[in-house]
Amino acid sequence: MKKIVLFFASLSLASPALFCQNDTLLYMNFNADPSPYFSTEAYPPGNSYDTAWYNIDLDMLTPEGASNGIGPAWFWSLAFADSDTLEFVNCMAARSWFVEIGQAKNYLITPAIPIVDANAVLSWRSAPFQTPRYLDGYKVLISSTTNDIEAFTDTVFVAAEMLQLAPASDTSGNYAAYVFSPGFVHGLDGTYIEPTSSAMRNRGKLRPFSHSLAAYAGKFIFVAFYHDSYDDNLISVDEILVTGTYDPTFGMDSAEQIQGLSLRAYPNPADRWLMLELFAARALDDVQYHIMDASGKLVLAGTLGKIQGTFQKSVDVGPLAPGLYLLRLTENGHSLTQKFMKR
Ligand SMILES: [Ca+2]
Ligand SMILES: [Ca+2]
Repeated sequence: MKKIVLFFASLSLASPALFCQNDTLLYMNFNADPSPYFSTEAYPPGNSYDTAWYNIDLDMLTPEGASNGIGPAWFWSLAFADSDTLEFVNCMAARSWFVEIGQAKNYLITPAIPIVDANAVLSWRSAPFQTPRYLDGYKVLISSTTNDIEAFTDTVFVAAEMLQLAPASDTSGNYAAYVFSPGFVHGLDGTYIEPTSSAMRNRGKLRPFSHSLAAYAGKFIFVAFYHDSYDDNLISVDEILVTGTYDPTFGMDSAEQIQGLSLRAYPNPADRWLMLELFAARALDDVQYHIMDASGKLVLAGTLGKIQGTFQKSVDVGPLAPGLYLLRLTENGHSLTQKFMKR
């Protein structure tokens, strides 16, 4: 529960006014230890409204430098460039240089983000540890269904990786002497780099990128930063931000009801445990619950699964701030809502 509370502590809404077009829907700068935000599950559960971040190592390879704090998935790191260490402090980094040569498969996945209309924009920064020699690449992927790995079918940005070294005789750092995969080549235009003692190894500075999320208007989305380089070095991402219209009623449809389901939520007010007592007159598939605060922000979510007949589930609402909340059950696009008080 701690991770969810911390996540929402970081989600700052610019103004209490409704339907603002430039609200912060998600922001993470990784300056404080981000581990409390990450789910401890090894794999995302395929939820549609998950509030946790996920950090997944699918390559299972042993990174070089593991004894120096380099993790197998994305790991918390100082920014690579000296000037970025001052401005952006910490970031998330990932390794593609392994004890045995191979391809990195590291996924950094955001919580669900509500995209109300065409105003939403995703922005982030990224930097390679070095460029052009052993330049790391990555992809930005979007899912508009669940946070399952297979659901990230949209590729909205590709950063190139180095595919082939320059001839050994060329130590000038001449980008034309290297072969890169398709995509944006960090450092090629001579900006967002910090020189080192080697002209082949410019240090990457965190460079800003953005992408319109207009195509996802009306949906909840997840964003994945997929580090997929083959045998390079390190990549970093930072300052992950989604701005757009905030609508506390988004995703709620009180007019629709789940046929044949009755719900009692008690005690009300609740101190620590909120008991959900359900009776389903027919077999229900994949019932999920979501709890929103008075402004409509999603603060808790979970799965009740298949339900028939009587069913009870206790939900730990202890970490929630005192106030009025909305409990919503959903099944196949239908919903059932009820208010309760946390004291
Ligand atoms: Ca890995
Ligand atoms: Ca940072």
